[in-house]
Amino acid sequence: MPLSALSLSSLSSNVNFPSYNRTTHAPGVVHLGLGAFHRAHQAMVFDQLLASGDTRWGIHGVGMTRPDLVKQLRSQDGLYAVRVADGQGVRWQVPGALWRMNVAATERDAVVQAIAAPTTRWVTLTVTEKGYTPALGQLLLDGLRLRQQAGLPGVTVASCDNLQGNGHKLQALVKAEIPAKDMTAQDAELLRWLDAQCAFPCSMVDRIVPAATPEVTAAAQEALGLQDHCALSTEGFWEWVIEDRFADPTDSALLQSAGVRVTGDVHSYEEAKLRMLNGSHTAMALMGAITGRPFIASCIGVPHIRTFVHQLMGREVAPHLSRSDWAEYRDALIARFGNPYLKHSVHQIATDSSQKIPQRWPPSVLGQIAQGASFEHHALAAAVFVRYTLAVDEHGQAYTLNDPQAESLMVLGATQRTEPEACVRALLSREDLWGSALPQHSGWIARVTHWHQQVLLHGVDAAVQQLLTTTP
Ligand code: CS2
Repeated sequence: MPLSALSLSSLSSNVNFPSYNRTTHAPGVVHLGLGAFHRAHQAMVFDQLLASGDTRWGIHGVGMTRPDLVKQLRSQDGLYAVRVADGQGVRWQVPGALWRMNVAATERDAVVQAIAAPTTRWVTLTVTEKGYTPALGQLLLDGLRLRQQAGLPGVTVASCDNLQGNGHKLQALVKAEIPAKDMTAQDAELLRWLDAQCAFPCSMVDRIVPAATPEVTAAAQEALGLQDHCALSTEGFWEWVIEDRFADPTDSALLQSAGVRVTGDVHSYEEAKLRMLNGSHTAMALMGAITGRPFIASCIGVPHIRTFVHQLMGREVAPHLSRSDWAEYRDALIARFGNPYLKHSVHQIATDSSQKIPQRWPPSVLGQIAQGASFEHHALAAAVFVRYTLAVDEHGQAYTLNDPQAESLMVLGATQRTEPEACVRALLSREDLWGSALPQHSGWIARVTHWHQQVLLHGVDAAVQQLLTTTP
Protein backbone atom coordinates (compact mmCIF):
# COMPACT_ATOMS: atom_id res chain seq x y z
CA MET A 1 0.00 0.00 0.00
CA PRO A 2 1.31 3.52 -0.79
CA LEU A 3 1.80 6.17 1.89
CA SER A 4 -1.10 8.66 1.76
CA ALA A 5 -3.56 10.43 4.06
CA LEU A 6 -5.71 7.31 3.98
CA SER A 7 -2.99 4.85 4.92
CA LEU A 8 -1.41 7.13 7.55
CA SER A 9 -3.27 5.62 10.47
CA SER A 10 -2.00 2.15 9.61
CA LEU A 11 1.59 3.22 10.35
CA SER A 12 3.28 1.33 13.13
CA SER A 13 3.45 3.14 16.46
CA ASN A 14 7.22 3.67 16.31
CA VAL A 15 6.80 6.07 13.38
CA ASN A 16 5.97 9.61 14.37
CA PHE A 17 3.16 11.00 12.16
CA PRO A 18 0.90 14.07 12.16
CA SER A 19 -2.25 13.81 14.22
CA TYR A 20 -3.41 17.37 13.48
CA ASN A 21 -5.97 18.22 10.84
CA ARG A 22 -4.32 18.84 7.47
CA THR A 23 -7.34 19.83 5.41
CA THR A 24 -9.47 22.39 7.24
CA HIS A 25 -7.10 25.36 7.02
CA ALA A 26 -5.44 27.08 4.09
CA PRO A 27 -1.62 27.09 4.03
CA GLY A 28 0.13 30.07 5.63
CA VAL A 29 3.50 29.48 3.96
CA VAL A 30 4.35 29.40 0.27
CA HIS A 31 7.64 27.60 -0.23
CA LEU A 32 9.58 27.73 -3.49
CA GLY A 33 11.92 24.76 -4.08
CA LEU A 34 10.64 21.37 -2.94
CA GLY A 35 13.99 19.60 -2.85
CA ALA A 36 15.12 17.17 -0.17
CA PHE A 37 16.58 19.93 2.02
CA HIS A 38 13.36 21.85 2.60
CA ARG A 39 11.34 18.71 3.21
CA ALA A 40 13.70 17.49 5.95
CA HIS A 41 14.40 20.91 7.46
CA GLN A 42 11.87 23.76 7.48
CA ALA A 43 8.92 21.50 6.72
CA MET A 44 9.77 19.69 9.97
CA VAL A 45 9.95 22.96 11.92
CA PHE A 46 6.55 23.97 10.54
CA ASP A 47 5.28 20.46 11.35
CA GLN A 48 6.27 21.09 14.98
CA LEU A 49 4.38 24.41 15.04
CA LEU A 50 1.32 22.76 13.51
CA ALA A 51 1.52 19.95 16.06
CA SER A 52 1.54 22.58 18.82
CA GLY A 53 -1.88 23.72 17.62
CA ASP A 54 -0.94 26.78 15.53
CA THR A 55 -2.76 26.13 12.25
CA ARG A 56 -0.99 28.85 10.22
CA TRP A 57 2.09 26.88 9.16
CA GLY A 58 0.80 24.54 6.48
CA ILE A 59 2.93 24.75 3.32
CA HIS A 60 1.92 25.41 -0.25
CA GLY A 61 4.99 23.88 -1.87
CA VAL A 62 6.23 24.87 -5.31
CA GLY A 63 8.50 22.59 -7.30
CA MET A 64 10.79 24.75 -9.44
CA THR A 65 12.38 22.15 -11.68
CA ARG A 66 10.92 18.70 -11.03
CA PRO A 67 7.31 18.08 -12.09
CA ASP A 68 7.82 14.32 -11.50
CA LEU A 69 8.54 14.92 -7.81
CA VAL A 70 5.48 17.15 -7.40
CA LYS A 71 3.34 14.50 -9.11
CA GLN A 72 4.63 11.83 -6.76
CA LEU A 73 4.18 14.01 -3.68
CA ARG A 74 0.64 14.84 -4.78
CA SER A 75 -0.18 11.16 -5.11
CA GLN A 76 1.01 10.74 -1.50
CA ASP A 77 -1.06 13.75 -0.30
CA GLY A 78 2.15 15.66 0.48
CA LEU A 79 3.30 12.97 2.93
CA TYR A 80 6.77 11.41 2.98
CA ALA A 81 8.95 9.75 5.59
CA VAL A 82 12.22 11.08 6.98
CA ARG A 83 14.80 8.81 8.58
CA VAL A 84 16.68 10.78 11.21
CA ALA A 85 19.84 8.83 11.89
CA ASP A 86 23.26 9.32 13.45
CA GLY A 87 25.35 8.10 16.40
CA GLN A 88 22.48 9.00 18.73
CA GLY A 89 20.07 6.55 17.11
CA VAL A 90 17.63 6.02 14.27
CA ARG A 91 14.02 7.18 14.12
CA TRP A 92 11.42 7.64 11.41
CA GLN A 93 9.03 10.54 11.13
CA VAL A 94 6.33 11.56 8.65
CA PRO A 95 6.03 15.36 8.70
CA GLY A 96 2.59 16.64 7.79
CA ALA A 97 3.17 20.29 6.89
CA LEU A 98 3.06 19.97 3.08
CA TRP A 99 -0.58 20.59 2.15
CA ARG A 100 -0.65 21.81 -1.44
CA MET A 101 1.71 21.58 -4.39
CA ASN A 102 2.32 23.25 -7.75
CA VAL A 103 4.98 23.33 -10.43
CA ALA A 104 6.37 26.81 -11.10
CA ALA A 105 7.14 26.22 -14.77
CA THR A 106 3.68 25.00 -15.80
CA GLU A 107 1.43 26.46 -13.10
CA ARG A 108 2.87 29.92 -12.64
CA ASP A 109 -0.46 31.62 -12.10
CA ALA A 110 -1.36 29.26 -9.26
CA VAL A 111 1.92 30.22 -7.58
CA VAL A 112 1.25 33.95 -7.98
CA GLN A 113 -2.25 33.44 -6.56
CA ALA A 114 -0.83 31.46 -3.62
CA ILE A 115 1.55 34.31 -2.74
CA ALA A 116 -1.42 36.69 -2.95
CA ALA A 117 -3.75 34.53 -0.86
CA PRO A 118 -5.06 36.35 2.27
CA THR A 119 -3.95 33.43 4.48
CA THR A 120 -0.32 33.54 3.27
CA ARG A 121 2.02 35.05 5.88
CA TRP A 122 5.38 33.72 4.79
CA VAL A 123 7.19 32.94 1.55
CA THR A 124 10.30 30.81 1.99
CA LEU A 125 12.82 29.80 -0.67
CA THR A 126 15.36 27.07 -1.33
CA VAL A 127 15.89 27.48 -5.05
CA THR A 128 19.71 26.94 -4.99
CA GLU A 129 22.41 29.46 -5.83
CA LYS A 130 21.62 29.52 -9.55
CA GLY A 131 17.91 30.12 -8.91
CA TYR A 132 18.37 33.83 -8.11
CA THR A 133 17.33 35.10 -11.53
CA PRO A 134 15.21 38.03 -12.70
CA ALA A 135 12.45 35.49 -13.43
CA LEU A 136 12.34 34.62 -9.72
CA GLY A 137 12.19 38.32 -8.79
CA GLN A 138 9.32 38.77 -11.25
CA LEU A 139 7.39 35.76 -9.92
CA LEU A 140 7.58 37.07 -6.36
CA LEU A 141 6.78 40.61 -7.37
CA ASP A 142 3.69 39.53 -9.32
CA GLY A 143 2.31 37.82 -6.21
CA LEU A 144 3.28 40.65 -3.88
CA ARG A 145 1.77 43.28 -6.17
CA LEU A 146 -1.58 41.46 -6.07
CA ARG A 147 -1.45 41.53 -2.27
CA GLN A 148 -0.74 45.23 -2.23
CA GLN A 149 -3.52 45.96 -4.73
CA ALA A 150 -5.97 43.92 -2.64
CA GLY A 151 -5.06 45.88 0.50
CA LEU A 152 -3.63 42.78 2.20
CA PRO A 153 -0.83 42.89 4.77
CA GLY A 154 2.76 42.24 3.70
CA VAL A 155 4.58 38.94 4.21
CA THR A 156 7.94 37.70 5.42
CA VAL A 157 10.00 36.57 2.41
CA ALA A 158 12.82 34.38 3.67
CA SER A 159 15.62 33.18 1.42
CA CYS A 160 17.09 29.98 2.83
CA ASP A 161 19.79 29.35 0.25
CA ASN A 162 23.53 29.09 0.84
CA LEU A 163 24.32 32.67 -0.13
CA GLN A 164 25.91 35.30 2.07
CA GLY A 165 23.37 38.04 2.81
CA ASN A 166 20.66 35.96 1.13
CA GLY A 167 17.82 38.20 2.34
CA HIS A 168 19.44 41.33 0.90
CA LYS A 169 20.08 39.58 -2.41
CA LEU A 170 16.48 38.45 -2.67
CA GLN A 171 15.07 41.85 -1.75
CA ALA A 172 17.27 43.49 -4.41
CA LEU A 173 16.14 40.92 -6.99
CA VAL A 174 12.46 41.64 -6.32
CA LYS A 175 12.89 45.41 -6.32
CA ALA A 176 14.94 45.29 -9.52
CA GLU A 177 11.77 44.23 -11.33
CA ILE A 178 10.21 47.63 -10.66
CA PRO A 179 11.57 49.91 -13.39
CA ALA A 180 13.43 52.78 -11.73
CA LYS A 181 13.15 55.04 -14.79
CA ASP A 182 9.89 56.94 -15.23
CA MET A 183 8.31 55.10 -12.32
CA THR A 184 4.50 55.14 -12.34
CA ALA A 185 2.60 56.28 -9.27
CA GLN A 186 1.42 52.67 -8.79
CA ASP A 187 4.96 51.35 -8.84
CA ALA A 188 6.11 54.00 -6.38
CA GLU A 189 3.26 52.96 -4.09
CA LEU A 190 4.21 49.28 -4.48
CA LEU A 191 7.81 50.08 -3.57
CA ARG A 192 6.69 51.94 -0.45
CA TRP A 193 4.44 49.02 0.51
CA LEU A 194 7.29 46.52 0.02
CA ASP A 195 9.59 48.54 2.27
CA ALA A 196 6.99 49.19 4.93
CA GLN A 197 5.14 45.89 5.05
CA CYS A 198 7.34 43.08 3.76
CA ALA A 199 10.42 41.75 5.51
CA PHE A 200 13.33 40.00 3.79
CA PRO A 201 15.33 38.52 6.70
CA CYS A 202 18.70 36.90 6.06
CA SER A 203 18.94 33.37 7.32
CA MET A 204 21.35 30.51 7.72
CA VAL A 205 19.96 27.02 7.44
CA ASP A 206 21.83 23.81 8.13
CA ARG A 207 21.03 20.15 7.96
CA ILE A 208 22.73 17.53 5.80
CA VAL A 209 20.01 16.02 3.61
CA PRO A 210 21.29 13.94 0.69
CA ALA A 211 19.10 13.43 -2.36
CA ALA A 212 16.96 10.31 -1.93
CA THR A 213 18.49 6.96 -2.88
CA PRO A 214 16.96 3.52 -3.56
CA GLU A 215 18.49 2.38 -0.26
CA VAL A 216 16.37 4.90 1.66
CA THR A 217 13.23 4.01 -0.31
CA ALA A 218 13.76 0.35 0.61
CA ALA A 219 14.45 1.18 4.27
CA ALA A 220 11.27 3.28 4.37
CA GLN A 221 9.21 0.42 3.02
CA GLU A 222 10.55 -1.77 5.79
CA ALA A 223 10.09 0.77 8.59
CA LEU A 224 6.67 2.04 7.49
CA GLY A 225 5.19 -1.08 5.98
CA LEU A 226 4.05 1.31 3.20
CA GLN A 227 5.48 2.35 -0.13
CA ASP A 228 7.03 5.82 -0.07
CA HIS A 229 8.72 7.08 -3.23
CA CYS A 230 9.64 10.40 -1.60
CA ALA A 231 11.38 9.12 1.55
CA LEU A 232 14.50 10.98 2.76
CA SER A 233 17.37 10.41 5.12
CA THR A 234 18.95 13.04 7.35
CA GLU A 235 20.94 13.61 10.54
CA GLY A 236 19.60 14.60 13.97
CA PHE A 237 21.37 17.97 13.84
CA TRP A 238 19.54 20.95 12.39
CA GLU A 239 19.99 24.65 12.70
CA TRP A 240 18.01 27.63 11.45
CA VAL A 241 19.33 31.05 12.36
CA ILE A 242 17.18 33.92 11.11
CA GLU A 243 17.42 37.65 11.33
CA ASP A 244 14.91 39.25 13.68
CA ARG A 245 13.00 41.03 10.92
CA PHE A 246 9.47 39.77 10.30
CA ALA A 247 6.33 41.18 8.72
CA ASP A 248 4.56 39.94 11.84
CA PRO A 249 6.89 40.56 14.81
CA THR A 250 5.10 37.98 16.96
CA ASP A 251 6.58 35.23 14.75
CA SER A 252 9.91 35.74 16.50
CA ALA A 253 8.83 34.11 19.77
CA LEU A 254 6.93 31.39 17.94
CA LEU A 255 9.90 30.33 15.85
CA GLN A 256 12.09 30.33 18.93
CA SER A 257 9.67 28.02 20.66
CA ALA A 258 10.30 25.52 17.83
CA GLY A 259 14.09 25.70 18.23
CA VAL A 260 14.90 28.38 15.63
CA ARG A 261 17.55 30.91 16.64
CA VAL A 262 16.30 34.47 16.02
CA THR A 263 19.07 37.04 16.18
CA GLY A 264 20.32 40.40 14.98
CA ASP A 265 23.59 38.80 13.90
CA VAL A 266 22.99 36.15 11.25
CA HIS A 267 26.14 37.19 9.44
CA SER A 268 28.57 35.41 11.77
CA TYR A 269 26.60 32.16 11.47
CA GLU A 270 26.30 32.48 7.70
CA GLU A 271 29.99 33.07 7.08
CA ALA A 272 31.09 30.24 9.40
CA LYS A 273 28.68 27.77 7.83
CA LEU A 274 29.46 28.69 4.22
CA ARG A 275 33.24 28.62 4.64
CA MET A 276 33.61 25.79 7.17
CA LEU A 277 30.86 23.31 6.28
CA ASN A 278 30.16 24.14 2.66
CA GLY A 279 33.79 25.05 1.86
CA SER A 280 34.97 21.66 3.19
CA HIS A 281 32.11 19.92 1.40
CA THR A 282 33.13 21.32 -1.97
CA ALA A 283 36.80 20.41 -1.42
CA MET A 284 35.94 16.85 -0.40
CA ALA A 285 33.33 16.44 -3.14
CA LEU A 286 35.83 17.34 -5.86
CA MET A 287 38.49 15.08 -4.33
CA GLY A 288 35.99 12.25 -4.09
CA ALA A 289 34.84 12.71 -7.67
CA ILE A 290 38.41 12.43 -8.95
CA THR A 291 39.59 9.60 -6.70
CA GLY A 292 36.39 7.58 -7.16
CA ARG A 293 35.16 7.83 -3.56
CA PRO A 294 31.40 8.08 -3.86
CA PHE A 295 30.31 9.67 -0.58
CA ILE A 296 31.42 12.41 1.83
CA ALA A 297 31.66 9.76 4.56
CA SER A 298 34.08 7.76 2.36
CA CYS A 299 36.25 10.89 1.96
CA ILE A 300 36.36 11.98 5.60
CA GLY A 301 37.12 8.35 6.52
CA VAL A 302 40.50 8.62 4.76
CA PRO A 303 43.02 9.86 7.37
CA HIS A 304 44.90 12.30 5.09
CA ILE A 305 41.67 13.85 3.76
CA ARG A 306 40.35 14.15 7.29
CA THR A 307 43.53 15.92 8.42
CA PHE A 308 43.42 18.14 5.33
CA VAL A 309 39.84 19.23 6.11
CA HIS A 310 40.66 19.73 9.79
CA GLN A 311 43.57 21.99 8.86
CA LEU A 312 41.70 23.80 6.10
CA MET A 313 39.07 24.87 8.61
CA GLY A 314 41.34 25.56 11.56
CA ARG A 315 44.23 27.29 9.78
CA GLU A 316 42.74 29.05 6.78
CA VAL A 317 39.04 29.59 7.50
CA ALA A 318 38.76 30.12 11.26
CA PRO A 319 41.15 33.12 11.55
CA HIS A 320 38.68 35.23 9.53
CA LEU A 321 35.45 34.28 11.25
CA SER A 322 33.62 36.47 13.69
CA ARG A 323 32.39 33.34 15.50
CA SER A 324 34.75 32.49 18.36
CA ASP A 325 33.56 28.93 19.09
CA TRP A 326 34.99 27.68 15.79
CA ALA A 327 37.05 24.80 17.24
CA GLU A 328 33.97 23.02 18.60
CA TYR A 329 32.14 23.86 15.39
CA ARG A 330 34.94 22.32 13.31
CA ASP A 331 35.04 19.14 15.39
CA ALA A 332 31.26 18.77 15.27
CA LEU A 333 31.36 19.17 11.48
CA ILE A 334 33.97 16.46 11.09
CA ALA A 335 31.79 14.11 13.13
CA ARG A 336 28.74 15.02 11.01
CA PHE A 337 30.65 14.40 7.75
CA GLY A 338 31.39 10.88 8.99
CA ASN A 339 27.73 9.95 9.66
CA PRO A 340 27.52 6.46 8.11
CA TYR A 341 23.76 6.72 7.49
CA LEU A 342 24.15 9.65 5.11
CA LYS A 343 25.05 8.42 1.66
CA HIS A 344 25.85 11.95 0.58
CA SER A 345 27.04 11.70 -3.01
CA VAL A 346 30.16 13.69 -3.89
CA HIS A 347 28.77 14.27 -7.37
CA GLN A 348 25.63 15.80 -5.87
CA ILE A 349 27.72 18.31 -3.91
CA ALA A 350 30.03 18.95 -6.88
CA THR A 351 26.94 19.98 -8.87
CA ASP A 352 26.96 23.72 -9.64
CA SER A 353 30.47 24.18 -8.21
CA SER A 354 30.87 27.36 -10.28
CA GLN A 355 27.96 28.86 -8.31
CA LYS A 356 29.14 27.57 -4.94
CA ILE A 357 32.89 28.28 -4.93
CA PRO A 358 32.51 32.11 -4.78
CA GLN A 359 30.79 31.96 -1.36
CA ARG A 360 32.86 29.10 -0.01
CA TRP A 361 36.57 29.66 -0.75
CA PRO A 362 37.74 33.14 -1.88
CA PRO A 363 36.84 35.01 1.35
CA SER A 364 39.20 32.78 3.35
CA VAL A 365 42.00 32.99 0.76
CA LEU A 366 41.73 36.79 0.71
CA GLY A 367 41.77 36.82 4.51
CA GLN A 368 44.96 34.77 4.55
CA ILE A 369 46.57 36.98 1.89
CA ALA A 370 45.72 40.11 3.90
CA GLN A 371 47.53 38.62 6.90
CA GLY A 372 50.47 37.33 4.90
CA ALA A 373 49.46 33.80 5.93
CA SER A 374 49.52 30.55 3.98
CA PHE A 375 46.61 29.52 1.73
CA GLU A 376 48.06 26.17 0.64
CA HIS A 377 44.95 24.13 1.49
CA HIS A 378 42.70 26.33 -0.59
CA ALA A 379 45.27 26.42 -3.40
CA LEU A 380 45.24 22.62 -3.49
CA ALA A 381 41.43 22.60 -3.40
CA ALA A 382 41.39 25.02 -6.35
CA ALA A 383 43.89 22.79 -8.21
CA VAL A 384 41.57 19.83 -7.60
CA PHE A 385 38.72 21.88 -9.06
CA VAL A 386 40.81 22.50 -12.20
CA ARG A 387 41.51 18.76 -12.44
CA TYR A 388 37.79 18.09 -11.96
CA THR A 389 36.95 19.91 -15.22
CA LEU A 390 38.58 17.01 -17.14
CA ALA A 391 35.37 15.03 -16.42
CA VAL A 392 37.20 11.73 -15.99
CA ASP A 393 38.41 10.28 -12.70
CA GLU A 394 41.78 8.75 -11.85
CA HIS A 395 40.49 5.28 -12.77
CA GLY A 396 39.50 6.44 -16.25
CA GLN A 397 35.81 6.60 -15.39
CA ALA A 398 33.99 9.50 -17.08
CA TYR A 399 31.55 11.65 -15.11
CA THR A 400 29.24 14.52 -16.01
CA LEU A 401 29.79 18.09 -14.92
CA ASN A 402 26.35 19.27 -13.77
CA ASP A 403 26.91 22.97 -13.79
CA PRO A 404 25.40 25.91 -15.65
CA GLN A 405 29.01 26.73 -16.63
CA ALA A 406 29.90 23.13 -17.55
CA GLU A 407 30.60 23.87 -21.18
CA SER A 408 32.91 26.83 -20.67
CA LEU A 409 34.71 25.13 -17.76
CA MET A 410 35.36 22.02 -19.81
CA VAL A 411 36.60 24.04 -22.76
CA LEU A 412 39.02 25.93 -20.49
CA GLY A 413 40.07 22.75 -18.67
CA ALA A 414 40.49 20.55 -21.75
CA THR A 415 44.14 21.38 -22.43
CA GLN A 416 45.41 20.94 -18.88
CA ARG A 417 47.48 17.86 -19.67
CA THR A 418 49.28 19.51 -22.59
CA GLU A 419 49.41 23.12 -21.42
CA PRO A 420 48.83 22.94 -17.66
CA GLU A 421 50.05 26.42 -16.75
CA ALA A 422 48.03 28.28 -19.37
CA CYS A 423 45.01 26.23 -18.47
CA VAL A 424 45.22 26.94 -14.73
CA ARG A 425 45.73 30.61 -15.52
CA ALA A 426 42.63 30.65 -17.75
CA LEU A 427 40.42 29.00 -15.14
CA LEU A 428 41.75 31.21 -12.34
CA SER A 429 41.10 34.35 -14.37
CA ARG A 430 37.35 33.90 -14.12
CA GLU A 431 35.99 36.61 -11.86
CA ASP A 432 32.59 34.90 -11.67
CA LEU A 433 34.29 32.14 -9.65
CA TRP A 434 37.08 33.88 -7.77
CA GLY A 435 36.00 37.51 -7.51
CA SER A 436 38.00 40.48 -8.79
CA ALA A 437 41.10 40.35 -6.55
CA LEU A 438 42.30 36.73 -6.73
CA PRO A 439 42.71 36.56 -10.53
CA GLN A 440 45.32 39.34 -10.18
CA HIS A 441 47.28 37.66 -7.40
CA SER A 442 50.46 36.08 -8.74
CA GLY A 443 51.22 34.22 -5.49
CA TRP A 444 47.83 32.52 -5.57
CA ILE A 445 48.19 31.59 -9.25
CA ALA A 446 51.69 30.19 -8.59
CA ARG A 447 50.55 27.96 -5.72
CA VAL A 448 47.49 26.63 -7.55
CA THR A 449 49.74 25.91 -10.55
CA HIS A 450 52.15 24.03 -8.28
CA TRP A 451 49.44 21.86 -6.73
CA HIS A 452 47.83 21.25 -10.08
CA GLN A 453 51.14 19.84 -11.36
CA GLN A 454 51.34 17.54 -8.34
CA VAL A 455 47.75 16.40 -8.82
CA LEU A 456 48.34 15.61 -12.50
CA LEU A 457 51.67 13.89 -11.89
CA HIS A 458 50.97 11.93 -8.72
CA GLY A 459 47.21 12.03 -8.14
CA VAL A 460 45.01 13.76 -5.58
CA ASP A 461 45.90 11.51 -2.63
CA ALA A 462 49.65 11.94 -3.08
CA ALA A 463 49.25 15.70 -3.45
CA VAL A 464 47.24 15.91 -0.22
CA GLN A 465 49.82 13.79 1.59
CA GLN A 466 52.59 15.98 0.24
CA LEU A 467 50.81 19.09 1.48
CA LEU A 468 50.45 17.58 4.95
CA THR A 469 54.17 16.80 5.18
CA THR A 470 55.30 20.15 3.80
CA THR A 471 53.00 22.26 6.03
CA PRO A 472 53.23 20.43 9.37
C1 CS2 B 1 26.15 21.00 0.24
C2 CS2 B 1 24.96 21.55 1.02
O1 CS2 B 1 25.30 20.31 -1.84
C3 CS2 B 1 25.98 21.15 -1.25
O2 CS2 B 1 26.51 22.09 -1.84
O3 CS2 B 1 27.33 21.61 0.66
O4 CS2 B 1 23.75 21.15 0.46
C4 CS2 B 1 25.02 21.12 2.50
O5 CS2 B 1 24.78 19.76 2.66
C5 CS2 B 1 23.99 21.90 3.32
O6 CS2 B 1 24.21 23.26 3.14
C6 CS2 B 1 24.08 21.51 4.80
O7 CS2 B 1 23.33 22.37 5.57
